[in-house]
Amino acid sequence: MKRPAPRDTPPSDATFSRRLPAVAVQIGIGLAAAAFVWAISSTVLDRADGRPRAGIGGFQPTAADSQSAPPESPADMAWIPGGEFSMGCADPRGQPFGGPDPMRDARPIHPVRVDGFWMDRTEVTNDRFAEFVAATGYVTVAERPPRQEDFPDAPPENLVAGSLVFTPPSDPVPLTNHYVWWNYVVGADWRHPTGPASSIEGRGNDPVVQIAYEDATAFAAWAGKRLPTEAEWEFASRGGLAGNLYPWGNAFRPGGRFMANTWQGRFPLENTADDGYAAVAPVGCFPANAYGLHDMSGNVWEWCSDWYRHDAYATAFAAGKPEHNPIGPADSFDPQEPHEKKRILRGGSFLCSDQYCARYIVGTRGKGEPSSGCNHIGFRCVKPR
Ligand SMILES: [Ca+2]
Repeated sequence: MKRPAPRDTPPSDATFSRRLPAVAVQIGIGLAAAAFVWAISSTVLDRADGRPRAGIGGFQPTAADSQSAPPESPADMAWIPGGEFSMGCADPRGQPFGGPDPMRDARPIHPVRVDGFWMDRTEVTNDRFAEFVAATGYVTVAERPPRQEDFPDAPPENLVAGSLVFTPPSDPVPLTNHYVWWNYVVGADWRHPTGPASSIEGRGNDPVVQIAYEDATAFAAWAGKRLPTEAEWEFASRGGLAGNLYPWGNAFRPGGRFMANTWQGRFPLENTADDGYAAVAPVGCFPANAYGLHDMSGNVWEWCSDWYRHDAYATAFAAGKPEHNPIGPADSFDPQEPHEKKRILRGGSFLCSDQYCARYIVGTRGKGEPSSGCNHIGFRCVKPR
């Protein structure tokens, strides 16, 4: 049984949906209309070559606030000073490790201002999530059987708790159909990230995965924190730089050094793990950016609080002035799956490859259906001053 992302998304690792097969058939309706809307909006945003028109979409230097960090630092959190920055991503195609996707939904590049905040230095770990569960008795979405009312066409025997697990095919496959490498696995949850036979024993410092959006917000509320907005996340990831491709700069492997846990080899068949990790890495294995944040690129996707809209940046740009602490659009719309509401995911994962999904690039955007967990989706939290 599978309930992964849609069949017609571009070759990308950036969309995830928790869905039963009986429901999937509904998603095909309206795709032609959605494709038309997408083509129109893309024409507005970009030239025919997919690059921003002259005069828009340029990066300005980041102007970080000079206000010093508050004296008392919450445990394991870094102070992000706030300031004004250029948000978005130029077309990365043609750049080394830029991947095949024009990233149209990350333009126009536009000015945004965020106030200072604290951010977790790392993704939330299994040990930390276990503290939350022990204190509250919380049961994650993946541990609950899907409800018949949410999947009215599904046979009752299919309504069994589980989650999505990356399952590499044994033979070469086209990269246009990610159904072939995502499987719905009964019994997959945060304690069993790849299925009932798997365990987090000895993996307390790994990022917790198989986390749906509401699981992340429940943890955040318990911890006295919240999820970052998409703008906060990108400001923090840029580390004070402007227009940088990666949290650390513009070279993917400066001096030959791996700076993030991504995919090496022929995706999705061959994972050579040249960076040392074939799946998740314990948090903090790779260098922090200038703000002291680890794994803002790669390792696991991170939930942000904004709804996803493909045209959110066009709306922001049209306002003609910098947004201040934007919280994203009031609703969600993804032309590739017009019937699914989605939240923002950021940072890419250990499955990101320049052959398929280059969303380890800072300004790129991911998206996920909120009830979806996967074995490459986690989160980190922020806390206001
Ligand atoms: Ca890796």
